Amino acid sequence: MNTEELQDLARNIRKSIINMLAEAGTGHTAGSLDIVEIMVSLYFHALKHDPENPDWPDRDRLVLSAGHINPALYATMSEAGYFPKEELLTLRKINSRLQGHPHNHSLPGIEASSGPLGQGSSVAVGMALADKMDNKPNHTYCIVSDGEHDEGQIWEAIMFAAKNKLNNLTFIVDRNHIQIDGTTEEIMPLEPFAKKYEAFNWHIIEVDGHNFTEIISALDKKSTEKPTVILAKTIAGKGIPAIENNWQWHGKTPTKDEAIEAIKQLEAR
Ligand SMILES: Cc1ncc(C[n+]2csc(CCOP(=O)(O)OP(=O)(O)O)c2C)c(N)n1
Ligand SMILES: [Mg+2]
Repeated sequence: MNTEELQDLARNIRKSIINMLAEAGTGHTAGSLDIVEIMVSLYFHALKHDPENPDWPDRDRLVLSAGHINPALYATMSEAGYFPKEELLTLRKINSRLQGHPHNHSLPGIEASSGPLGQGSSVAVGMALADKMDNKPNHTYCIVSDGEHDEGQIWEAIMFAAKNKLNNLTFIVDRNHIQIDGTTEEIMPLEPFAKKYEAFNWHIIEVDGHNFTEIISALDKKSTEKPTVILAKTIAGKGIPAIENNWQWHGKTPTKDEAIEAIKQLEAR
């Protein structure tokens, strides 16, 4: 796929996210919108996967540790062919396969249930370690948010992954500078963020999280010696000016009218 095709896909996914969240009336808008280019780069470039056979033993895995931004995961999975797009509008409804946070017993292709911040990082480390012990060539990717690094569990996972030289593991950090009730630097400063990962003996790549060329080249340049972290600088709420860079959109959804306006803006871009 060329960059223009990837960008079209990203625009469609953002439209789906807005429609899903407006229909549900509950959910997380800012982070879902800013992780789209990363989701697209994973599902349409990096991941070895088969939507027809989600349990394929030789697949790569994606754990969305920041489980609250899963509208982006669902919308991308439906574009990739895991389930029909109409199902997206069942987000957060009773008996829907698309629960508010990823639930791996509900929807084929969801590798791990997540939502309690931090836990997915440990699950991903366990998957990578298991593959290594079995001498399997698979790669495990894990999307973690910046606010999630307030959890001590993440640092335990990071330390353990380095100790075990998990070169089959990549973390992608959604560095959008916001969390539930403020900016990350107000609530719990993370800088110097890259240096922290470096001190924990990871390979670090920093990218613009909305630039397909940079993301894809980072995904292609993972370390063969140690775990890799891609620190992706993102703009919370990317694509909708009224939502961008505002922590108050962490867990707020657009009204039906705001959604119509947002879709118009996405189509005009
Ligand atoms: C263990 C745990 N504590 C608290 C929460 C509630 N919570 C959900 S998302 C979130 C903010 C996390 O920051 P971040 O993921 O960076 O937010 P975003 O960038 O998506 O706005 C919090 C506190 C949770 N899901 N799990
Ligand atoms: Mg954040």
